[in-house]
Amino acid sequence: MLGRIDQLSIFYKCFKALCCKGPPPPRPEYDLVCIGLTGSGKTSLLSQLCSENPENIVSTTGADTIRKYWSRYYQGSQGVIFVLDSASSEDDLETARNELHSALQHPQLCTLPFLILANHQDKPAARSVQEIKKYFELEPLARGKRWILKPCSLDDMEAVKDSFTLLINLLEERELEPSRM
Ligand SMILES: Nc1nc2c(ncn2[C@@H]2O[C@H](COP(=O)(O)OP(=O)(O)OP(=O)(O)O)[C@@H](O)[C@H]2O)c(=O)[nH]1
Ligand SMILES: [Mg+2]
Repeated sequence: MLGRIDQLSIFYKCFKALCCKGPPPPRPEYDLVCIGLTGSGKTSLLSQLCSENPENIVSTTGADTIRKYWSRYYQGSQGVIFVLDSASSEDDLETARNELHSALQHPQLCTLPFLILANHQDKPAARSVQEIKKYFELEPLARGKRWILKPCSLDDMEAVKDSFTLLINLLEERELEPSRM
């Protein structure tokens, strides 16, 4: 039989466990760079993730001409999101492939995890991830790097969130095992 002091002590311990846990540990934050050709869906996907109103989205003015300035935003990045339009013309797909290859080989990005989002999958003309993987020659080019290629579209944000979770896992792995790259 418990004495009054024991009961109070147990009550105090339970109370402390329930109420005095303190704030949850801060969630890690990562600096990511999001690149891709104009119209690939970067702003739409990121604003949907942040629950922002998609009606306010406007295309970046002169997006093609500012591609050469992408690298100004690479400094300090810890991961890369590359968005492509899986239903684009052959010419645009080739441009996207060249841009992805440049990014994968860029000195500031080449050791970082990449999430490649094959967006616009809802369109009938969309290529499958297998086709994109082959066309973009990802297997030989990205060998030894950490990359994820996932199909997605604006109308399936759960799949986009799952892809981001995989990227975060890669980033966390990297923090735990910095010498594995
Ligand atoms: N059908 C379809 N349309 C999409 C998808 N993703 C984006 N879009 C549309 O494609 C258009 C361009 O999307 P944006 O998000 O502005 O593209 P962006 O990559 O930010 O383009 P820039 O700012 O010019 O570099 C918009 O009209 C979007 O609604 C998708 O998965 N499916
Ligand atoms: Mg945009």
